[in-house]
Amino acid sequence: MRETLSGVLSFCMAEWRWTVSRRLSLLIAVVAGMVPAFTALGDVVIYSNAFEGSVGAEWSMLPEGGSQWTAPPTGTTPLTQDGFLGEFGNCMVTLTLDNLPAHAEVSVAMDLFVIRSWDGNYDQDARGPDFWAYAVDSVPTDPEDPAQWDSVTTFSNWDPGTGPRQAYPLSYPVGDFPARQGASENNTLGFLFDDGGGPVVDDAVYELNTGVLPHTGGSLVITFGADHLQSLSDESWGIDDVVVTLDVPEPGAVALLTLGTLAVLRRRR
Ligand SMILES: [Ca+2]
Ligand SMILES: [Ca+2]
Ligand SMILES: [Ca+2]
Repeated sequence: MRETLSGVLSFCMAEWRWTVSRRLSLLIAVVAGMVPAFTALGDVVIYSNAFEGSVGAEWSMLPEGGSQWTAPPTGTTPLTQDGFLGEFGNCMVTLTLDNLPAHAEVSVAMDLFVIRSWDGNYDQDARGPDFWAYAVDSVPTDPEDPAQWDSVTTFSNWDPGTGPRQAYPLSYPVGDFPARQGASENNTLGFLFDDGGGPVVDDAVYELNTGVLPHTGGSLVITFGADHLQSLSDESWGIDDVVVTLDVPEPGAVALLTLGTLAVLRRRR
């Protein structure tokens, strides 16, 4: 990039009489030099956490029906000894990031651990539906109001052939898929559940991603929540490997464009 810049500037110094074609060539060189910088250096990981150590104040949790936000718990998966945030039941969990650099877009990726006997879309009694949701830049005042979330879905950890179906990978109540649809791992974490026939491993991992969202504010708050779950020993959830990426204009690209444009304008006078 610096070679491109110095080459452009040297060219400007050497030529006192400009033709139209030379001006066009310079403009093309400046623009061509700018594009790779924006595409190659625009995505900046502003935050990541694998929860293998202590959790910072950026994470907070509000229990169902509670009024006091507290530090969320952490755990370790029984089989893989992988640190994660949780276990959670019916509650809201927020990630708050402040002092963000100037940016135009944000995306959030994470692993969701769906633990034990989630019942998906099942709605015949109090065992379901089992809701999980997230919201970007808002904290729902009424977590049971679907309109206050960006996405509400359900998960089922039963047998995909015979068990209750789930809304994921679409939202509830539109989504109608076999249990564990879209899971990246099944029964790998080691959480045990006993449905009467003895304890068996019962969990699933989903690699979730918000996709690229328009976002320009200096602060970002992401709320995760679940509702209508049974007790923690029956069904719970956890978060791992959170990555927040911003699309940040690359300073070098902006400087190159400005210098190149100024050089062209000056020679035109
Ligand atoms: Ca981890
Ligand atoms: Ca259950
Ligand atoms: Ca349930």
